[in-house]
Amino acid sequence: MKINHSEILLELGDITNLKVDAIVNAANTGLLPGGGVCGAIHDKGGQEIFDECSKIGYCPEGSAVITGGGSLYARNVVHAVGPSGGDPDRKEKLTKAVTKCLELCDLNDIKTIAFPAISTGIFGYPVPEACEVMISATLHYLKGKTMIEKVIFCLYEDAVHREFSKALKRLTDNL
Ligand code: AR6
Repeated sequence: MKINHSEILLELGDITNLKVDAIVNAANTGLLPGGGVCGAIHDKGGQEIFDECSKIGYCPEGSAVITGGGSLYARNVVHAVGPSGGDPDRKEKLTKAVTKCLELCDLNDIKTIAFPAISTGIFGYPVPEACEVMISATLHYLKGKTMIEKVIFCLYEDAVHREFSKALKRLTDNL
């Protein structure tokens, strides 16, 4: 899917295997290694990412911070803290987290970035709404001035991949 000069792609698989400039971590506010995609990124990325995260120390919900990529293929990791599914402000916080990740790309010369389905695992955010919110925030950002060339949504589960496909089609049908 082409938006101005940028592309949106969907992939199924493990985000830690992607050769992109940056991958997004579904992080916690303390930037500590946890489970899910966060655990996989810290396991594979190694001590360097842990040390940088410890130095930063905190990221509020609905925002993101950037570190190096350690031993991952990706040069950088963008640690985004999504809301929990029970948060009444979940839409706004997820929009802000995605937007912040994309802003960090433009500030750090990142041309290709891959997102997992933030908040849809341990944080329990309903998948259909999370897809809509993440794709809408990305479309809005890519319609503005940006140097980003490619945004990949890398989904780990078939069912989540299907929901993203449906949402992407729905939201781009009349572009
Ligand atoms: N590659 C891509 N996606 C993945 C991978 C992977 N290797 N592994 C899991 N997913 P979650 P959250 C998908 O739980 O809900 C952590 O402990 C998974 O199928 O990783 O934002 C953090 O430290 C799901 O669709 O993140 C936080 O404390 C999506 O990634 C908390 O969990 C997000 O699931 C964050 O919870």
